[in-house]
Amino acid sequence: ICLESVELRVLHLPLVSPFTTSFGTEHVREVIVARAVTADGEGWGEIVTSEAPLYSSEYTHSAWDVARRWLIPALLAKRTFAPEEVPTILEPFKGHRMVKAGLELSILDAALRTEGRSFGEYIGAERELVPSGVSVGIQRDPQALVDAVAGYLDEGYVRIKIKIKPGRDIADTAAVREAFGTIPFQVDANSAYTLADVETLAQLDQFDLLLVEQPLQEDDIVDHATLARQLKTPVCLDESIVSHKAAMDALALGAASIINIKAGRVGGYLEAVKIHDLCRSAGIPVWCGGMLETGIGRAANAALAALPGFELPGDISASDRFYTRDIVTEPVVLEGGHVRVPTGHGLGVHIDHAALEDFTVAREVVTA
Ligand code: OSB
Ligand code: MG
Repeated sequence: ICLESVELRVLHLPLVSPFTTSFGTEHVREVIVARAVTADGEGWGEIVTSEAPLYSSEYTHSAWDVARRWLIPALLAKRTFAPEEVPTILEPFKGHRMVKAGLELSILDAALRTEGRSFGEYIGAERELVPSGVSVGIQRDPQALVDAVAGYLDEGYVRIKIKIKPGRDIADTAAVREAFGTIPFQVDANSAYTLADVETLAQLDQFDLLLVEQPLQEDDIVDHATLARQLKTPVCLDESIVSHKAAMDALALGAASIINIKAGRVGGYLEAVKIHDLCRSAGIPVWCGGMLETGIGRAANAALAALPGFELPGDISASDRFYTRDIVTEPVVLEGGHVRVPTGHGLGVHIDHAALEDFTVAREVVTA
């Protein structure tokens, strides 16, 4: 491609209901979208940072700053390159993986649209539909949680994940297991525990969970290995897996028996595919995580989850699980508990420009 400019926008998308995790409550999804303009067309990507650095160290203003000051100028300086060169061009800049992922996606979308090829075909998607799981935030009390889960099961979601934190773990998990019997069920702690909590975490073993996601801190690879030896419940890592190298280290140490792959967290969809390939050859199941994506990232995630190593349902819910109005004209919908992998050119979605405009709170075009 020949890159001419990149347009960045900060969006505010109201959530249908507040989303509470161990690190906080969101009422509005603040997210950045990138539009890459090439000599032949355009492509769209999503930078999945949030307003505050609570899930990871990245956040809206760090992403905006590094994108306009360093990452986009490096791409514009190179000017003509293949999408596969993006990780190498951006490699000198440390960290900021969500920004790298969003920019890479915008360039992949542009290149594939020009080529007339789908993103799914390009990354090796092998399925037309992928099973859809839902991530349920912490509610007012266990009964409210059961009510929320009942609604999602009625809609057809094939796997339930609940958020837990100290004091809102065993009773919440017990209530869901008790109410719904043998449904596929897992929990996500978002780094809320330490090794001192091993007795609490071991109580999760009685609930026959698919996995416990990220109980300890991002850099606690060794502690996760120690914990995994003391639990029957499989330990799955999210925050800790920031790269293919981190995944290799985690597997070598026995820190995880399942991995959540999020392209934003690992610096891009190309890196995500590498981690998939690694886990597949190591016999480690993976599943596709989510970051409350708009229709742009949600389309890309559906394609990623269609790779053969994605053996567990992902957090790829319908768009209406979070939003009443999406920024694409083909929002993700549930079809018998599954979502369809787009087959159109590039990401296979089209921007709803009126919606995009309505949600935009900041905009900048970066040119050479
Ligand atoms: O840990 O998986 C997580 C959302 C924001 C930040 C971190 C996480 C999540 C989710 C929601 O669990 C996943 C989704 O997009 O449905
Ligand atoms: Mg998680």
